[in-house]
Amino acid sequence: MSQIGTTLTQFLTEQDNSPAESRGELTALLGDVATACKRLSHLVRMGELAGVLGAAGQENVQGEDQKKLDIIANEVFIDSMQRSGLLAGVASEEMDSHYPIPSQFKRGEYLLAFDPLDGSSNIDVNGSTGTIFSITRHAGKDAPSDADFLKSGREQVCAGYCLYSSASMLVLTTGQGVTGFTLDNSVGEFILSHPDITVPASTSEYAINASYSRHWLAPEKRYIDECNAGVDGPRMRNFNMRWAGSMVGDVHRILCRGGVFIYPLDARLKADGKEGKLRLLYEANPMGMLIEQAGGMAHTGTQPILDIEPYTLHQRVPVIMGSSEEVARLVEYHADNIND
Ligand code: P6P
Repeated sequence: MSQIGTTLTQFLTEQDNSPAESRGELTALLGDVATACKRLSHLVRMGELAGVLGAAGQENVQGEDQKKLDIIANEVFIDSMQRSGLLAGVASEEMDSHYPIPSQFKRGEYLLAFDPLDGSSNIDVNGSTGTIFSITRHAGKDAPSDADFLKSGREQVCAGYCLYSSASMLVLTTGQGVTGFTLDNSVGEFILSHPDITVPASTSEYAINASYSRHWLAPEKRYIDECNAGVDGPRMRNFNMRWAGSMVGDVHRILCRGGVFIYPLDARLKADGKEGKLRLLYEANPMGMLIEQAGGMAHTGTQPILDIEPYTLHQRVPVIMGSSEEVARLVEYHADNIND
């Protein structure tokens, strides 16, 4: 008999040490997340053949031009998740306020914050994109408000992403390490393929959008200049640079082989009154939990990302995450800069 390997549900069931009364709930919820990701994986793979490419002709709450697939991905995720019977509400990059579970569906005690299609500027050129999700518990028994989503990253019970690339991969943590599953399209299951993912402590590869270098603040200027000085410079080795244009693509590479992902606060963002580009609740926090669970560091330059107490749903933060030795070095440069 042909074996298909360990399915997502089998793995989560075996890892589930929760109290008897709630056992299986997170497994069921992540099963619905997986269904939504399978639906999106199919649409991404079909691309123009499914008529999902191109601009939607409207902006999202962030003031960003939406792609058709941004809107479709949001709708697909809500359609798959709202009937789980386990969610009290959903918050999304694509919606101004949270989405309460309609009264005709059972409500549960979890809250889901997600970026339905991260890196959507890559979609029209067949580049890597992904869905990022963060799950917390809803303290109250009533319908949640936006304020109920404002929890620090330390309160996440689960975080993960689905990467839509040469393979579709679901990578997640429930606080017991990081595990990767690859979508086997022949059976429509995410199959365990990357147990115990860990980030190497050291690296010679950084990820940053170098076109903004004229706007960088002193710590990033110093760090990147030293990397680029190579073997003759203070780091005494050559560095490589990668920038996928999708956080999911860059963070996945870093989880697989090490590296440091940098989307800092810079003079351009400060001039716009912004605290960063990437969003805390559904980008930095879930990715930060994954990186920390894999043995890396996730920081803003002045504090660990997961320690931040959010004050608004679409809050932006600076992001430095990946191999601990390099993140620690940049944090040190930020500390030096504060004393300047
Ligand atoms: P830039 C995608 O829009 C995103 O939110 C992340 O996925 C990605 O890392 C970053 O923005 C890319 O930003 O300024 O290089 O286009």
